[in-house]
Amino acid sequence: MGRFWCVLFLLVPVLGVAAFLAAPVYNHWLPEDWSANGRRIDQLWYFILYLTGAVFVATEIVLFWFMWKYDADKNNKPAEFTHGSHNLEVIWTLLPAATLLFIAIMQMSAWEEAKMEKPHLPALARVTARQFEWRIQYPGPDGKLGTPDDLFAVNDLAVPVNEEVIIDLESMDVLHSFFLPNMRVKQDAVPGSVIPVWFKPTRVGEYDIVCAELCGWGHYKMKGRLLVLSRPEYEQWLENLRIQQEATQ
Ligand SMILES: [Cu+2]
Repeated sequence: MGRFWCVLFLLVPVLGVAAFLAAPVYNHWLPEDWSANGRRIDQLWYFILYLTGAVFVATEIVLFWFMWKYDADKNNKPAEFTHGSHNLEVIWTLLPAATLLFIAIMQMSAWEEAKMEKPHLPALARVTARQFEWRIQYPGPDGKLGTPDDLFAVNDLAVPVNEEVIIDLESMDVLHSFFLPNMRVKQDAVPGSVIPVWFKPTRVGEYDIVCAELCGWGHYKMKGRLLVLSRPEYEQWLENLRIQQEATQ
């Protein structure tokens, strides 16, 4: 194969690691986390990244070393055939199995917090995904969803800062995925079911709502805005929506 190609091959892990190191400098890294339990999710993500990264680099180096050492141009002895090693096979089966089991157990509490321990609160809004927009429905002055005084918006979801928010997620047509990168929330919207999603935003601002499931030709433009507002601003926003809606009725 030639040692030139061995060195070229070694560039895979070297450039791979370099890309990871350079990405945050060029702002191509995780979106900023502005949610109360995003840290837990990021920690898990980093743990898995470092673990798989270390295994990747180690296997690439071993591969390079074998290519270098057993280069056909430098070895003129005929190849020797072996029937493998039972011990080695047991080790490389048990090690990944134990690692996967460890990750499965370690992530349980983060999963529980994000997906199982639903706060005892009424839903702030209902978000209905459809090709290719997010329909938002807020309870009106009666505080109840699904009554005639409900307020409607498209693609703009306003929520109060520093408060636990529950969204009832639905879909009108196909599978969509409600993705709030800055809240570390991603949940499939499944036709026929109402799925509660909760998060607690910690900073006022305007963030992305993205569809993370290829849902048709217009999937790319299925983008909304998450408006995190202070409590009074949020109430004003709802009030404006109500006035607007009444004017057009
Ligand atoms: Cu979609």
